[in-house]
Amino acid sequence: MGVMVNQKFKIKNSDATLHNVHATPKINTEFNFAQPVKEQVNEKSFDKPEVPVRFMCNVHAWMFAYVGVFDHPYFAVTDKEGNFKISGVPNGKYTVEAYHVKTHRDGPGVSKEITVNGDTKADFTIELKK
Ligand SMILES: [Cu+2]
Repeated sequence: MGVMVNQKFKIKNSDATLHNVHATPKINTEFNFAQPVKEQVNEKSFDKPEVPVRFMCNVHAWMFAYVGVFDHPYFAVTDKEGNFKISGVPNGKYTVEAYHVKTHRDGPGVSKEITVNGDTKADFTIELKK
């Protein structure tokens, strides 16, 4: 998911299993806490832009998440087909950057220069390494 700098977001344990929420940023402040109770909610934020911040669960090695922290509101997460939409972008020239967790764990992503003029389309190709 994506958040803005200093935007509060909620981390919720939806099941009755102990989980551990361990954010491992390189620029922001690391945090690491347990969520032993079902429906437990913790609120957090990051105070600097950083893409991506990796989250892991130290109890279950297969559980992880990535959070992009931005100093602007123009970001999106793709759907299952890889489609995305960023709304409300003023007309002008921009660099759009795309990340995939399998290839850009440590950033940077694939970037493209675009000119936004009303509805504008930008396609990316990201090749997964084996
Ligand atoms: Cu877990």
